[in-house]
Amino acid sequence: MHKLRIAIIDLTTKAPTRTLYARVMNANLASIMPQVIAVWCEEEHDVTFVCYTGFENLVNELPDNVDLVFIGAFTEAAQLAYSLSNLFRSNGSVTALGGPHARCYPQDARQYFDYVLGFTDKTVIRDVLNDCSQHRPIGIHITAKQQPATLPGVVERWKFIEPTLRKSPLIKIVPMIGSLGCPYTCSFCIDSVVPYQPLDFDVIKEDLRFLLRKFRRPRVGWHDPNFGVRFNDCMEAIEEVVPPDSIDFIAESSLSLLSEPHLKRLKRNGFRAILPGIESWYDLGNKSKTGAKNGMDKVLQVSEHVNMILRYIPYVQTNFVLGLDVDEGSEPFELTKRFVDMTPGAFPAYSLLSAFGQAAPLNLEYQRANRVLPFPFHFLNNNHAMNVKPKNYSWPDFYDHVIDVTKYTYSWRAIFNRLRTNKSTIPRWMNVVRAVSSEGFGRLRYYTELRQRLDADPQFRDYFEQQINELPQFFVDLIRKDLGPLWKWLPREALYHDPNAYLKSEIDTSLKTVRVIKQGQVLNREFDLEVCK
Ligand code: B12
Ligand code: SF4
Repeated sequence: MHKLRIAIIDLTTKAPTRTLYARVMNANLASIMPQVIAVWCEEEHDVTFVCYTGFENLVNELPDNVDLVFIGAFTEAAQLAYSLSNLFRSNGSVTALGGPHARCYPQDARQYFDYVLGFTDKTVIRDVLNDCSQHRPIGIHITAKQQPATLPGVVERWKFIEPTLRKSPLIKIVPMIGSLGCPYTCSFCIDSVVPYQPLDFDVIKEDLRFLLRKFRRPRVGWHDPNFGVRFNDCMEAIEEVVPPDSIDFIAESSLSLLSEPHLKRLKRNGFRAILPGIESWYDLGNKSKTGAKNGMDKVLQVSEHVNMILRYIPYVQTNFVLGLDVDEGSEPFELTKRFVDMTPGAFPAYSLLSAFGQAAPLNLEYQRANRVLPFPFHFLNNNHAMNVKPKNYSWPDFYDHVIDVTKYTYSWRAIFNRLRTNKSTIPRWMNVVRAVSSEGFGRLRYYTELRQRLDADPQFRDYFEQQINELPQFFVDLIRKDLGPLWKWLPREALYHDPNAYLKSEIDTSLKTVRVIKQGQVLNREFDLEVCK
C-alpha cells in the first residue's frame, strides 16, 4: 500500500469561543482516541494532527491535499464535523467519523462521511486504511465487536499530547485511561451495556514514570467512565511508581466507590478532583450507595458523604440530571437547593435529560413514546437543549424550575459560600470562574432567553410541543453564527435528523448496517452483518 496523507481532527468544542473558562480548560478536554488513531496511522503513513479548542482559525489549521481525514466529534460538534467532511470531500479526500456522535447516530452520520466508526480497535483502522475509498451517498458503518483490549499509552501518544497542552496557558492535564465500560447499569448511560474491562497496568505505570520525568508535578485526568472499579489494583499500580502525593489526579467515580478508607488512600496518592454522579434524588440508589433511600433522606445521606469527600479531596463536582421521569413538581429542584446549602464546598453540575440516539437502550422507550425532539445536534450537549419531552412537566414549567435551581446554585451567595469553604487555591478560583463564565451565568442567560421565547413566540412553542417540524429561526441563526465560514459547507438537510432512527433500525434491520471491508471486499466478521450497498 502506498503511503497515505492522513489528517486527524479532534473537536473539543463546537464553535469559536473567547470565554475565560474555555481558555483555561478547552485544551484539557482533548480526547484520547484521536491521539491513539494518530499513533496507529503513523506506523505506516504521514499524519497531521489538529486539536481544535475554539481559539484557532479552524479553516487555516486544516491541512490540504490529504487522502483520508479522521474526525473525532461529540454530538454537539456534529454539524461542524459534517461541514468539515463536506469541505474535505470537495477537495477529493475520503472522510471518517469517530467518537460519541458516531456511536450514537451512525444512521445520520453515514449520509455525510465515507466511514462511520463505532468501537474502534487497530483492526478497524487497518481496514479503513486498506480500503480508503469513497462510499457515497451512504457511508459504511464499521464497529469492532467490543472495546479494544489495549490502547497506546501516554509515551506513545506524547507527540500529539504535547502540542495540545501547549495551547493551555495555566493548567495542563494529561489524558489517561485505565479501564473501559462499567459494571453498573444506569439506564440512561452509554456504558450501561458495555462490560467493564481494565487496561494494561504496566502501560499505566510506564506512563506515570514518564510524566514524572516530564513535569515537576504532573496533572493527570482519568477518562475512565467510572474510575476505581478495581480500586486496589489501581492504587497499587500508582503506589508502585509514584511517590506519595507527587501527581495531581482527576477522576470521574461513583459515590459507591468513595468510602472513607478509599478516600484516605486517594488523598495519599494525590487525587485532587473527583466528579461523582448523584443524578437523581429518586433513582439510581445503587450508584450512590443510598439503596432505597429517596427524597430528603437521600439528600441528607449524600450531602454528608460529599462533605466527607471534601475533607480529603479539594475539588468535588457533583453531577445531576434534570428532568428524569421519576421527577415531579418542585420537590426535586427544592431538594437540590437544600443540597447546595448543606454542601457548600461542592460544585454542582446539571445536565438536562438527553437521549443521544442509540447511546442507551432506554432511548428506545422514549422513541416509542414519541418523546424525542429533533433539536439540531449542535444543541445536544446536555445543556443547550433537552431533547426528551419531560414526562411530568410542561416545557415552561420545566424551564422555570431549571432557571430557579441554576440561579440559586450560581448566586453570589452560593459562589461566596464555595469560595469560603474551599481552602485550596485552584479549586476556589476554578469554582468562581465556572460560575461566572459560560457554565453558570452563561447558561442562566440562555435558559432565560428560551423561557421567554416559549411564551412570546408561538412557532417556538409549537416546535417544542412537536406540532411543527420547521426549525425556529433562533436555532438556525445560532448554528450559522457558530459555524462562521464553515456554514457554507453545511449541507442544508444536515440541520435536521430523524430522532427515531434508532427505533427504526431496531425494527428494520436492513437499516442497521455494520460491515467490515477490506480492499473493496466485504468481509463478515464474527457478528451478523447486514449488507449495506
Ligand atoms: C471521560 C468523559 C468526558 C471527559 C473527557 C472528554 C473527552 N474529550 O474525551 C470530560 C469530563 C472532559 C467530558 C466532557 C464532556 N462530555 Co463526556 N464523557 C466521558 C465518558 C465518561 C467516557 C468517555 C471515554 O473517554 N471513554 C473511553 C473511550 C476510549 O471509549 P469511547 O468513548 O467509547 O470511544 C470508543 C469509540 O467511540 C471510538 N472513538 C472515540 N473517539 C474517537 C475518535 C475517532 C477519530 C475515531 C475514529 C474513533 C473514536 O473509539 C473508542 C474505542 O472503541 C462518557 C460516558 C461514558 N460512560 O462513556 C461521557 C460522554 C462521552 N460525554 C458526553 C458529553 C455530552 C460531554 C460534554 C458535552 C458535557 C458538557 N456539557 O460539558 C463534554 C464535552 C467535552 C468535549 N467536547 O470534549 C456524552 C456524549 C454524548 C454525545 N453523543 O455527544 C457521554 C456519552 C455521556 C452521556 N451524557 O451520555 N466527558
Ligand atoms: S456508573 Fe457512570 S459510567 Fe457506570 S453505567 Fe452509571 S453513569 Fe454509566
